Amino acid sequence: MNSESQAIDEIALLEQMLLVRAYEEAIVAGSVAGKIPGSCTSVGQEAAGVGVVSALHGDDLILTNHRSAAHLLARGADPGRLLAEVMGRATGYCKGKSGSLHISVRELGVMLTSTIVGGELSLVTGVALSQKMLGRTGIVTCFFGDGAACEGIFHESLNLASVWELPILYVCENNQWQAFVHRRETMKTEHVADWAAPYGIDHATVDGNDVLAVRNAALEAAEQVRRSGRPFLLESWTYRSRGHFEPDDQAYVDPTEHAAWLARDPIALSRQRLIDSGRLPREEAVALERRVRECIAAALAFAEASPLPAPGEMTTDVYA
Ligand SMILES: Cc1ncc(C[n+]2csc(CCOP(=O)(O)OP(=O)(O)O)c2C)c(N)n1
Repeated sequence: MNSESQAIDEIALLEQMLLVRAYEEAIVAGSVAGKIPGSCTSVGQEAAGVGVVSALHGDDLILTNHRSAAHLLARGADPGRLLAEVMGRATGYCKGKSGSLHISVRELGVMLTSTIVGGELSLVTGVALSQKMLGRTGIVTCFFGDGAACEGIFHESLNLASVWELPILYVCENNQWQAFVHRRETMKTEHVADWAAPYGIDHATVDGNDVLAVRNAALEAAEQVRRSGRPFLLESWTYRSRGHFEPDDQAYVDPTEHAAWLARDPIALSRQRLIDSGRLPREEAVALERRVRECIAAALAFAEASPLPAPGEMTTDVYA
């Protein structure tokens, strides 16, 4: 493992998870108030996203999906420019043209965000092939859900990546839900990771609500991809605490299952572990949470004060 991705302590990871949660909560509150369009939040999945991104190198690339806030923020995206994008403002990362579902930030290596479920699984083979043909060192991480794994493209992507020996770290955030359908209704096996072996791809499943476990699993997996030049599939076992899209009353959710996962909230788990071990005094935890809230309040103020794109922008950036 290399020092670039090793020297991060759990307090920094907790801070990133808090930032993701506060960012998502700002979107939820804004959408209730009618000021921000609804979004697919990653509340409950912060550890799964933050843990993996913390294990990547600066030249690694990321492709993600509609639930991308943790990936973008952990990669260092500015929350003000992200919120501006969600609010359709000209200062957003994509000049306000992507909304929350399509944001990509090329300068941070977040190449594509697909809202065609499974779309990123097809695109990642092309991105990884170009990395390989151009002799670039960065590996390519592809985030997708358990629903995407049930699409045919998942199997084509894994097969091709294995046959062509592409440096892809596949990361399935198995949050138990596929929009309004539970994964039990669409899968006969428990784990998506089990579907990698027939393609000759090594795999692991990790507790996706434990940020340290995710980070350690991702460090190992990424290192294996780097060393072998071959794909690896890491599955984070986690839960989507809020609805599929805001607003969503979650009437279809089993309250017992929901409560069991809420009791394992990734932020509460990490915070408690840090406090119990004496690494984070309680008052510092409170100060950390306050700083994060202030950061998001400033980001929101920036986004709200930002102009809408000029009407002439309608016809620019239409073709790649
Ligand atoms: C090809 C396609 N089918 C259906 C949809 C509608 N849709 C958007 S997100 C989603 C659920 C995807 O589930 P999963 O891949 O597990 O990701 P999650 O939302 O749980 O993060 C669906 C069905 C879509 N966007 N694209």
